[in-house]
Amino acid sequence: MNLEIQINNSTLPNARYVTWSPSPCRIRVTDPTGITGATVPVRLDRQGPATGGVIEFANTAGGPYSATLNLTLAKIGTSVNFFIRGVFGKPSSNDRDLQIRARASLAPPAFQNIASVPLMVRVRKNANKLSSAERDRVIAAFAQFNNQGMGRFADFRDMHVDAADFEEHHRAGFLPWHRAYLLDLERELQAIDPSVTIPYWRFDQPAPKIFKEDYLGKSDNNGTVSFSATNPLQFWTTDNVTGISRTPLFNTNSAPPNPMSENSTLALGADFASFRDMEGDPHGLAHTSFSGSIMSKQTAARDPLFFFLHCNVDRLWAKWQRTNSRFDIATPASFDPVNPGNKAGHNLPDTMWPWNGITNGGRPPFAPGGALAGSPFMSAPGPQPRVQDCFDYQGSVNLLNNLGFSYDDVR
Ligand SMILES: [Cu+2]
Repeated sequence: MNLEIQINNSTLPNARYVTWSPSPCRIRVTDPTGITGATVPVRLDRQGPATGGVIEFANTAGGPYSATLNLTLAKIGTSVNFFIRGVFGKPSSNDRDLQIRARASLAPPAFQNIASVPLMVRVRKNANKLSSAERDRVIAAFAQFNNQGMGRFADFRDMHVDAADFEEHHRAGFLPWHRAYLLDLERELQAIDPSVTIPYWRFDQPAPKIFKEDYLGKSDNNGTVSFSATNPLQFWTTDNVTGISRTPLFNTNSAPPNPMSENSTLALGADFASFRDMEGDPHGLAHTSFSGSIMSKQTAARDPLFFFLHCNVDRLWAKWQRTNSRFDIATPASFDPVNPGNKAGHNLPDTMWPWNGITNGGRPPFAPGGALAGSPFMSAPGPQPRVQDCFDYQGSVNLLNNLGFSYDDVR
């Protein structure tokens, strides 16, 4: 007897990544040898070290979820659907550090092992709390994507320049645009190493590890950062300049900079129009807590720290969405009311630059990077995301909206 287990309805190894939200799965008999009746009972559970990620199972996306799932499979190979999701608070640390095990009862009541498939509970984590192995994979993926200035990272740096300021900032599309931007970059990094997610820098807490030579670099007196001999970011190059210009205006060892705290940010208001004031504080203040490239829009994306900073901005939005139940664009308070006077790119149905390739009508005269990177198993947000595609990021309104990322501390 043999079984095929599809995770995210795919047989591809690079589709074997799950978050806190339900992943659709299938199982079917591929070799019926030994099955005596028309059907066979099969039991699914999780295997792997205690330190690995943990998942739970359900028959339907809405649950109930449990540690095991009993199914009845037809000998003739009909697929049976089920769902899995990561158990909140128990993400993976390493690639495919757990397995789904399938056991079948060919001679009841005993069950015997038939098949297993490795997978990873992959979520975005606090940059200051990554294991050294997780940290090294992140910086290696960034370095490879930049490829000493010759890689595709240049497009991402060029997407975030002064000429694009009003596509990305000052209006309601600020948070949705940057969510798509992070996701695009994250998918590119995952094409290099599928175990990687963008870590977030909690700029309201001390984060001493990040600003060290073995991570994003230690700031020197000359305004640049230095790296350890083994750190691949030592070759970081943008705009034909090697190195990263960054001087913190706070003590990276003992204190955060001074932007609004997380609690105050979440308390800005339960309607989006109030919450998006966070573009100024804490977001803007986090940027200007340094001198160097990250302090101004034209140059900020030259520094990989930019993406760690914006990941926390996005996480704050995600946390606010969870707190106030603001995933559904049909809920008016989830977004600013549609205003026909809004600039294109800042209304819910608008496609966003540069992924839409539009270079006229007030858009910048260039559109680097092309379409948004695809996923091996997610259809959302599509190659030309609209503002409205960026809200239901875990598919809690509709599973088809799932963007395929979660935060370690946001349910
Ligand atoms: Cu920005």
